[in-house]
Amino acid sequence: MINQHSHKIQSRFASKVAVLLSCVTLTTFTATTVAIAQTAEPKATASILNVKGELVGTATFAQTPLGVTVSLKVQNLAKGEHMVHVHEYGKCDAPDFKTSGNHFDPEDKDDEHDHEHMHNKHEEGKHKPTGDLPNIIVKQDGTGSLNAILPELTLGSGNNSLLKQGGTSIMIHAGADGKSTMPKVDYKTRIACGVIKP
Ligand SMILES: [Cu+2]
Repeated sequence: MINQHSHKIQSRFASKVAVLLSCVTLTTFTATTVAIAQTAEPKATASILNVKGELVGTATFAQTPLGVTVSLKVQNLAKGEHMVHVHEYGKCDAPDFKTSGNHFDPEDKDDEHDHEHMHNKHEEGKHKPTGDLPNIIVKQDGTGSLNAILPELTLGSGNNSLLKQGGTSIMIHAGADGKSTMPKVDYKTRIACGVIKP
């Protein structure tokens, strides 16, 4: 009888300790998670596939106070200079990748009501879509890399986000400046595409 009683007390005590411990663990865990979420830069990635669905590149994106940094690495592409853009939808349906839409250029959408401003911009011919990146140079061995920054874009919320509703994608074209890297293929042809994901 005494033994049973003390056992009961012991197990009650043990379960109280267990609850207490799990509370402490949970609190520590939550605090750590919040701290990491507050200090870590939001990141995104894209796996870039060619028209056959083969992986030909990877892009990683990170938020900095100056904008979104882009690190792009490619392989098995035609040697030469290729245009690279962020496109306006998070869709990459082969073979033409048309579902990715046009160049991502959220500023133009905001300015749509401002016809005079738009007109001037086009007259000057200086406006570059905000999602346009420098061209990537692919070497003889089919590899290439590019590091760039998109100062007007974000991985946060709002119109200018690469992670906006409907997503965005990163597109590689067959060539640049009127020159194609592939015979009988127009330089503007979309040859590889990756959906940008958190
Ligand atoms: Cu493009």
